[in-house]
Amino acid sequence: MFFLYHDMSHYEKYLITAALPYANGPLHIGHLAGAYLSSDIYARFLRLQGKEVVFVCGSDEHGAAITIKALKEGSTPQDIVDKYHNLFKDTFEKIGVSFDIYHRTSSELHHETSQEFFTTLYDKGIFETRESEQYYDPKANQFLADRYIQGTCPNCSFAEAYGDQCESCGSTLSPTDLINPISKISGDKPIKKKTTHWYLPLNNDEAWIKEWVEEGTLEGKQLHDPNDWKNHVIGQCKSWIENGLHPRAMTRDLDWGVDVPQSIDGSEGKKLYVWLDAPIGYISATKQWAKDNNKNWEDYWKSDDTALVHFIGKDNIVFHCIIFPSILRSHGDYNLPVNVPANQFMNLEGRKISTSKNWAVWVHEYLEDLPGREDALRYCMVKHMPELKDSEFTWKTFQEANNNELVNNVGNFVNRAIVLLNKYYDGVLPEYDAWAEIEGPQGQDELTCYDGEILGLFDNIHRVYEHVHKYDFRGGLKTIMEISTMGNQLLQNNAPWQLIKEDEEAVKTVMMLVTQYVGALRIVLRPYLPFASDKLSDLLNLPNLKEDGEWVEMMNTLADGEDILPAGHKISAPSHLFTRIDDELITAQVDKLNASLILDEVATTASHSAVKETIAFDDFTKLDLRTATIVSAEKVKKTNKLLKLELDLGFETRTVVSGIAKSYDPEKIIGKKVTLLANLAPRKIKGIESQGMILMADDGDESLCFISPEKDDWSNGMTIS
Ligand code: B3M
Ligand code: ZN
Repeated sequence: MFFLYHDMSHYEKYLITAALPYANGPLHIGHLAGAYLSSDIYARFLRLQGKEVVFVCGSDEHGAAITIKALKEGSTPQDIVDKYHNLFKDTFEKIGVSFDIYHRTSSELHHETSQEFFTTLYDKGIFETRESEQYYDPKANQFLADRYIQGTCPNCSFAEAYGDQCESCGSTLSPTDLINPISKISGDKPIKKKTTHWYLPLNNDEAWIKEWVEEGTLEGKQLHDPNDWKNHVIGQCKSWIENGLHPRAMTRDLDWGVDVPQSIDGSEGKKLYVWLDAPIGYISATKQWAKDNNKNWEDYWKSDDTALVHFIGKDNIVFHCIIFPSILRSHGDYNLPVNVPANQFMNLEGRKISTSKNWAVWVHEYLEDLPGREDALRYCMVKHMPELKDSEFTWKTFQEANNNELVNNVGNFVNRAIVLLNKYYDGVLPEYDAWAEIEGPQGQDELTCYDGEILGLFDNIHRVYEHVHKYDFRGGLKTIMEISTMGNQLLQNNAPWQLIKEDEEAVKTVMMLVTQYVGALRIVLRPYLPFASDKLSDLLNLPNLKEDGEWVEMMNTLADGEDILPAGHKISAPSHLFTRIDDELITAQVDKLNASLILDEVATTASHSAVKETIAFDDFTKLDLRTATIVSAEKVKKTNKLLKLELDLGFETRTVVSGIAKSYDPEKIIGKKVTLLANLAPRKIKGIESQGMILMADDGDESLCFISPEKDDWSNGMTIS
């Protein structure tokens, strides 16, 4: 044949990084849809192109977020990071993210590597030192990171605003803005104390960073094509640069993190800023990988033939496009990234994903609740990947994507092919007449020949390649689904089950063409759905892909006019590639989410939040509050916070699900008089319809108590006004 496989990439080696997740809470689907699936697809895809790929990641184990979490849980930072590091490693493995190494920033190698960076920059005279006044807790004997200080918000008077942000009105603050600040460690009023830190003078780098981001050039050399970068990435950088780059402190007064090297004067009590050490984590991970594999790490960070690509979420853009490049270049001799294809955010069922509000689908829980369905999640995540703008995950669309696309399209196509091959030829691929005329996938009585269809398949696979090459993972997946649709059309239009009665030879031609489609799916699906690819290997009686140039091999075979699965090869017996997800499974997941919503409502009603905006009397009268008696109470199965209560309202009984199991034993509250919001719209929680909400107050110790009528002889169903 006359077409040739064309490699669009300039590089033979790739160093691919995925943002290091903070080890302070489990992974949710937003993480997957952001940095991790995109990077995994890209890494697997490049390996299939025969490229040398090192794909690195690890846990980000420093920063105030971790010490705060430890403080809150009465645990130690080390325990927290150990717990989440192990959970991350396990979760990534199970969902099929194919890191070559998953490292951690608490490792010795990382501490050494980031200290070496700091020392080099220090010795080169890059840093400026500056003295400033910061809050200090004399009792705890330490300076306070922003999150360690609380006080009253100057904008909305919320009493528990943090030093960097008020969570009530959302305004950005600095610790000195707070009225009546207190230290979260001792509870005392902090004092102001002078401290000295080392600053990276980003202002000195403004000119070259601007040119490098916007034009892709540095010192007259074209390093990348800015048209390959996403608009929102360049846009964010531009707005930072337009506002002027300012020196940024690279050290903190903390007791958890990488020490400022002892050899440096004034290092005592100082740690590296977490955003200095974290990206260096990519380098220390590469070093560890090189050690383990007998390679030289510098070949991947310092040589022109290696492309560095950072996969991140949009909140990390400035760190990867401005600050880390400045650090790398100040050090000297390191490559800058050729691209930073950041994704935007994925929302969940109409709300922002929130770890603290438990409004999330946790990946490790998904894996437990829906075993064997890794690829269904991967598929749906890519289909709705927030590549250019924010996107949305709902359980309903997840179910539809699985049932209508994976099962009905790909699964159905593959199954029909495997069943028929087994039925007609005992699973042995037949010799066929390449000149037999058969119906093409588009139908409309368009006759076609084998070679022409193979050319079409080649072109379509190349379209997938072009999409993925441009970080357009959604487009790539959509094209793969179109290939599968065409396979289905080939079967539908030629109807081998009828044709077999008239023209057995033509059936061989149809079935062999269809087989090439199945063989191609095994390879092109690989980056997206690695588990399904392995299953396809089983069905085709082929070894699992090693991700070592198989895509190129396939394209060269097709270009030579040869079959990727030749006559004489014996395939396996049929079995299903994907299975349907029924409504019950989806309802259970939606209930699980709604349960966290009601718990959150209870929690926020209980805490000292700011007084809400004024309402009219009419608004108040809309609430129908009634006295009621608890007549039965039991724990809701598989939850540890929910109780199912039956309430007597005098004129009727109500079922209410309430998040109070941590405060009350079910046996001890029978007969208790409570207040019920009786006209709240019913809501399903864990499959139980909750018909109202019991009013609760926080007793000050994170536990809840009922708001009860003062007299016990009050009858049920009385109105409260
Ligand atoms: N840990 C922030 C995040 O998880 C941060 C990324 C570090 S990448 C070097 O979003
Ligand atoms: Zn506020």
